[in-house]
Amino acid sequence: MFLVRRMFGLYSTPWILPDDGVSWDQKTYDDMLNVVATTKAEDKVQKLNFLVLGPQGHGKSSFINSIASLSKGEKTSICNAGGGRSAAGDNITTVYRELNFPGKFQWFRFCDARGLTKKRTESESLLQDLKKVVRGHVRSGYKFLPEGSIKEDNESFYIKHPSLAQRMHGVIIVFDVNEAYDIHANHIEDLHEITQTLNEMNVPVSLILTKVDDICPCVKDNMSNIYHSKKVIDAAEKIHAFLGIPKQNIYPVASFEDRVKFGWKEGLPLLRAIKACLKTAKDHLYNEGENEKPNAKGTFADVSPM
Ligand SMILES: Nc1nc2c(ncn2[C@@H]2O[C@H](COP(=O)(O)OP(=O)(O)O)[C@@H](O)[C@H]2O)c(=O)[nH]1
Ligand SMILES: [Mg+2]
Repeated sequence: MFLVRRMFGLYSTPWILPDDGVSWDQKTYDDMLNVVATTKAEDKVQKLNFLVLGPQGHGKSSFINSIASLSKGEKTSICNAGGGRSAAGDNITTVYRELNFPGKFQWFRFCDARGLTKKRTESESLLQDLKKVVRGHVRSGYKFLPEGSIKEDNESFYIKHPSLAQRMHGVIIVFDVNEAYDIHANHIEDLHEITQTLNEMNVPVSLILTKVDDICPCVKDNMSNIYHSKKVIDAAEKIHAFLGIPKQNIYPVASFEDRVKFGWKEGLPLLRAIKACLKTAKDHLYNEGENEKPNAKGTFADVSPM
């Protein structure tokens, strides 16, 4: 058995040991679905906000749609996916959007942003914008422009004094496993800058390693091999080495799309990932806002400048 596994590029022990063990059954799925649906941010904010970011075409929209599908109990789409493979370059997310889920997941939302590109000239204003999004300064509907970051006098989309509820409580970096072995220098630079800023701001960061079905046939054939796959483990190690993100904060998934069917087996890695993101965001929020006094409107002024 051991040799057979090695031959197929699988390690006998998994590299992630989730708190529920690594049981693969429908009951684990149902229990976890319930945990994700009922995790709340106590009384500080109504919903937990997660900014989903990463390079263009790495699977951000597909990941968001997969979480929406788990919430609704059937394959669902709440944002356009497929931009990465579109020859015309259409469908690429350029507008910042807050996305609430249909169905069970009512206590958190995702915020979809323009993807990082390989062009240094386009990174600068986007990175500035993303930091402002994390601090809660940007209203849903804002269109990212390569020419420059959002200005404070933009009355339609700039929020001068964001409340704790308008900030991001966690950041999810979505990264394509196929690109993990040879990460583009510009992505390394951009993601370093982002993770460094988030560390300074004390906002938790998780990384979703997408398309693992693409890279490992054993995972494609049987999702329960996901934490045993040598290729996936190697990719996580590379990500850790290049971007400094701890391995325990890296979650491999395959999103539901044409080649990945919607089912509990396929849903478990996605649920494990989002459950962990919710937990770290909730823990982060526990200490957040304690040192700030609400202003006259009951909102929290942004104390530190960008
Ligand atoms: N096989 C596979 N394809 C995926 C997965 N996630 C995304 N894709 C495909 O990758 C392409 C880009 O995905 P998209 O979500 O639009 O990327 P975005 O630009 O980061 O939002 C699309 O053609 C998706 O169908 C995955 O987990 N497995
Ligand atoms: Mg997208």
